[in-house]
Amino acid sequence: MGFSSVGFARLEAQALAADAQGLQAWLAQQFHGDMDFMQRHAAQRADPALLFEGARSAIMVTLDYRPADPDWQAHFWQGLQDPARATISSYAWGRDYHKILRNRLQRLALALEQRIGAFRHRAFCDSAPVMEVALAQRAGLGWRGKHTLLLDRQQGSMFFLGSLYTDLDLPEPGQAPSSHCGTCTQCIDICPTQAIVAPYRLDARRCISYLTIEHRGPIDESLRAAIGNRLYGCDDCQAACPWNKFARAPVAPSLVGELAPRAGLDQAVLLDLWSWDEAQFLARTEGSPIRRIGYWRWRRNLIVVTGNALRSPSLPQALRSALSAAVQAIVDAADSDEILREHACWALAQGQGCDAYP
Ligand code: B12
Ligand code: SF4
Ligand code: SF4
Repeated sequence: MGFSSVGFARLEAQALAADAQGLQAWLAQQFHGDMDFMQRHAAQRADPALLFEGARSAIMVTLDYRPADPDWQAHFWQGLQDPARATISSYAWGRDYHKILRNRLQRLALALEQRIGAFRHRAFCDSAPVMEVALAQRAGLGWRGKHTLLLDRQQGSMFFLGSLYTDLDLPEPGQAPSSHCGTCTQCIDICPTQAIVAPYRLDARRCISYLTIEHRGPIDESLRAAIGNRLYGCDDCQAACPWNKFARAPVAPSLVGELAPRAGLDQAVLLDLWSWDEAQFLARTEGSPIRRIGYWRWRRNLIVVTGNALRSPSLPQALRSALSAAVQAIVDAADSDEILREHACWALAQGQGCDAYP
């Protein structure tokens, strides 16, 4: 099916009790921001039987998505320095991974049924109330890095997780892999917004991935500059992690095609993206996870990235004029949304020194 690793985890509330406590502590600190779904479905995360009656074991899988470019880390850091670019997290360059994982997990379930007979199952990837990292850790697929993601010595962390809940009794490995983070703190140190407030503690409200993908309102002004040219998602804590030297690109030919960059998203040019109207946004992000954020958030992010480009002294003059004009059009349009207009005023002020912004 193109998965990179597989393991089994028992689906017992008791086995997940420590993680459920961690989740409650995280929610109590309001680290989830406006991701209400994290609060609403916390009970189902903690007790798999509330999501899937008769749950016994999960088949946990990983699927690699590192870019094919062998020098991807160097090119990643270079891309972040270029104000003419807009960077998009590499997991989102190709087809929506939710669909890829769920389809393949369903096919896996059917293949298993042909061998062992019918069993009850349900496939999940990301969008259901499942504690995927905790379950994958129990299944022996890696340890939790200080950036909170699952990490493995042969695979780094640039893989998706998927789970197949079943009513089967499958053997869980006795001991989860031990941590190999040691005294390293590179993910914490590199984070542009200091979102990793302590090892294994992520304040999502500061995380650029949250701000550009999940967050629905205005982006806090104090965090805008640190977003740099990150238009959608953020890969910094993973790119900085030494174990991601071993991250792997997908090898199954069908996956290579499905995850291959679409619509030039791996090399996006900021000015080009300004020419996308809503219909073009929808057409070019069809089948991509980016589509879910909708055109409003896409524009909000584009304005923030443009403001940061305008602050850069290395931005060529012709490009500066063209980008300023694009943002000015949002300020001038009679029917502009108030939040977008405020972001646009902020962006213009970045080119003129911040005093110009009220
Ligand atoms: C919500 C969510 C987010 C949020 C919050 C992330 C987070 N760390 O919680 C945001 C939008 C920020 C996000 C970002 C990203 N995500 Co995300 N996300 C999820 C989701 C849906 C739930 C994660 C979750 O349960 N968070 C709740 C908190 C409590 O969990 P936690 O941080 O892991 O914390 C645990 C402990 O550290 C401890 N703890 C944490 N805080 C505290 C505080 C106290 C006081 C205590 C005592 C304990 C404690 O308790 C928790 C339970 O053990 C999962 C999919 C899923 N269904 O599981 C994907 C998932 C984790 N994300 C994924 C990815 C790829 C990303 C990004 C890399 C995407 C990107 N490039 O932009 C970034 C990485 C940012 C980062 N460093 O985490 C992958 C990770 C794959 C892997 N290798 O592990 C997942 C598994 C999706 C998937 N199916 O592949 N994500
Ligand atoms: S994804 Fe980016 S902003 Fe979020 S924790 Fe990692 S480095 Fe920080
Ligand atoms: S950067 Fe260092 S501390 Fe962070 S997850 Fe990787 S090994 Fe662990």
